[in-house]
Amino acid sequence: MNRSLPKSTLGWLTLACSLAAYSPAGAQSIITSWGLNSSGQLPGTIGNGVDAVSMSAGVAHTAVVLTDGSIRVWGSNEFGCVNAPKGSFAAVAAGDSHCIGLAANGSLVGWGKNTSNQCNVPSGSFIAIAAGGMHSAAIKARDGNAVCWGSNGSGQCNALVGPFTAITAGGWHTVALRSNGTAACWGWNAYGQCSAPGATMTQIDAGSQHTVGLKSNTTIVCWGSNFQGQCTAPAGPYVRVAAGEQFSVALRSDGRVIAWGLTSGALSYAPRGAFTQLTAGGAFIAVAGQMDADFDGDGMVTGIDLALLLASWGTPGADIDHDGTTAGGDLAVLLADWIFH
Ligand SMILES: [Ca+2]
Ligand SMILES: [Ca+2]
Repeated sequence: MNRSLPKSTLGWLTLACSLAAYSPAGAQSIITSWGLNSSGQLPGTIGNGVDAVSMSAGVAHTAVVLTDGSIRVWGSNEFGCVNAPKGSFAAVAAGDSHCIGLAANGSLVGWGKNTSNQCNVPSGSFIAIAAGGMHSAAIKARDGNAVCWGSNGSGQCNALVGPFTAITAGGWHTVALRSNGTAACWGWNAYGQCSAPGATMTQIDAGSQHTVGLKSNTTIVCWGSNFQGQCTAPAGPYVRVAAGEQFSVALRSDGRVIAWGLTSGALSYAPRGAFTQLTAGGAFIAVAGQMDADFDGDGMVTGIDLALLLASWGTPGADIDHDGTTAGGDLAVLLADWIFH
């Protein structure tokens, strides 16, 4: 008989009790990202309860509104995007190389590359914002109509008549949702990126030459360029979508982040979790929320979480991959999250 066995068992029991006490609602939120990090656009994994209320990525920068209303930007500062203004914000939108902020009082601010006046924001009160290649857009609080400014070489600033509830801007096109959930689109249509289907959508996001939408029935609709397969979505159901430059990404209701289109190997190391924000940039993805493998809720995936998983081996206690039990599949997810996030 191994005399150390009772001690070891006690240790596992302690860990198992810790796991039983784990409450997802109490887990700390994190911001994490993966993919190309050519300009430092990936903030890495930021824990300690950091959470985002708005998140948007450009070609090589990531902009986030934190829960305290402040804006943080990571990545290329070639045009000053990282130098975010101070203040209290409700949302941020990242264009190719510029940013638009929606202040808590409804006013707008723009910063970064301004060669097409894409940062020269209009005055007034607004409820939603978007930033595209070299243009920007917003929805007026007063009547729900859209206003667009910046480059208009493809008619991407010739807004249709609203009212609208949501807006997104691609490379050279702009898409807005009407209150009945259908999409209106204006701008460059060479790839059909402005030939919106009649579907009813709850969320939209435009990439460079395509637009992805989340339908009311949790499936995905996508239109525009499909040269890289960015409009060929795997099966859902999904809860959130985002469009990168030449790819798309969505958060499936089982917590998996699925990317398709021009996706490099690094884009496949998605964490598993309950994420509330999702954005895609040039060749990277960022999310905010809680990671499933963070069993002790400290905002990181570490050896403590590994121990908690092992303590639940053979039970449903740490069933990250939803197959009914804690086994090798869950261990693989945890190790990937530990290494890459
Ligand atoms: Ca942890
Ligand atoms: Ca499992």
